[in-house]
Amino acid sequence: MKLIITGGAGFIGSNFIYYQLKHHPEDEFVCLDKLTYAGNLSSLKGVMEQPNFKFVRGDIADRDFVCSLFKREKPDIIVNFAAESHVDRSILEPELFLKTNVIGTGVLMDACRKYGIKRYHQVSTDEVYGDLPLDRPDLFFTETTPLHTSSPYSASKASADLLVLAYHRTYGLPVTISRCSNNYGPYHFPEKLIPLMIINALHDKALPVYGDGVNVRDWLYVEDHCSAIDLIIREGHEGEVYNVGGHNEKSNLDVVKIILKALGKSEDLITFVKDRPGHDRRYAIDPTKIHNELGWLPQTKFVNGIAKTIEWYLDNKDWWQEIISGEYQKYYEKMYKNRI
Ligand code: NAD
Ligand code: TDX
Repeated sequence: MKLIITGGAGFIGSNFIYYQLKHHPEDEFVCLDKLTYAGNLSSLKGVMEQPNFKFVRGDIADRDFVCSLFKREKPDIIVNFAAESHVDRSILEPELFLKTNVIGTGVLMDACRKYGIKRYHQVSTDEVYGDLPLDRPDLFFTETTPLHTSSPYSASKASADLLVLAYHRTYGLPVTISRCSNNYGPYHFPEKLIPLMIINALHDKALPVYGDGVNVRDWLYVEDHCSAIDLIIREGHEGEVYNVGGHNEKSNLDVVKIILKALGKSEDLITFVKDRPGHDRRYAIDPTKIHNELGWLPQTKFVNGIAKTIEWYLDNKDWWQEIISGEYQKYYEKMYKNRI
């Protein structure tokens, strides 16, 4: 089988490519990525020379390019990770999110219809359900929870999901969707909470916690997300949505304190800053469906996953130092200068 993996030079996509090459060495893989600020070829260093792997640079919203790629490669499965993925950036520049996340998804599916595929998989997010109240720990997102988005990012992801389901119903396109909670692990871009806090702590820099820090996220080690998508594309049922999460809710403040403790740094580095507009309070996934239908269960406990992640950032300073020494500096100043 041949898979096109879009957004494979990003955080989850690169981890997914490593997972696939390890577990399905008989398959062929094409990574299609635009290499935006979030895409990094050095994340794929370990697979670039593999004979069953190929990297192609391009934009999923470029119809002519996508069609010529499909015509040439004749893929069986598409896994669409390509997206603008950072909520804070979507608040500054929503339009780019519509172009990549919505139009790009439509272009990919049109190419699937034109050239024929066995499966189109959309990598979505729990953020499409909006948020849950902090004082109702009994509530979880299920696949039938209504879509109720808060940010331009989540609205663009929900729009894409609706488009994917419409292409299934109207054209019979064989689609699946996964909606996962917050991931963490290797190759996570430093703008996101966990890597940002690890890197700032290592530099004894202020750790900017938005608002009161009690917002809750449901953290899943990235490899567990990869194993869920792998099961869905190979054994999942067409037209279905699967929630993915491991019941690991933590407040942002707790996560930051765990990182500081692991690095032997003082909690005095914690700095409360202006809140994110529209900031979702709590995410919590009910993964019963994927467990019952496909037998999926996460393998990595948070205590082990966060230790492995911190170790990875300590062992791979070149990877993130190169990122934070470039354009990222300007982004950081713009995003945080008026907050602290
Ligand atoms: P990321 O920002 O690290 O990577 C995105 C990748 O997509 C980058 O390599 C980028 O170059 C590429 N890309 C962006 N626009 C493109 C375009 N127009 N054409 C081709 N490539 C393009 O994102 P991530 O955290 O790895 O997330 C991957 C997917 O998973 C996204 O769809 C995101 O919505 C979803 N998701 C992420 C999380 C999380 O916690 N990070 C959780 C659930 C779902
Ligand atoms: O500096 C920060 N300080 C802070 O308090 C940053 C960057 C974040 N936060 C808070 C905001 C959130 O409550 O930490 C939490 C996590 O923030 P992000 O890492 O930006 O992730 P989140 O907004 O939860 O979205 C992530 O999970 C769902 C991914 O970025 C999305 O792509 C995915 O869909």
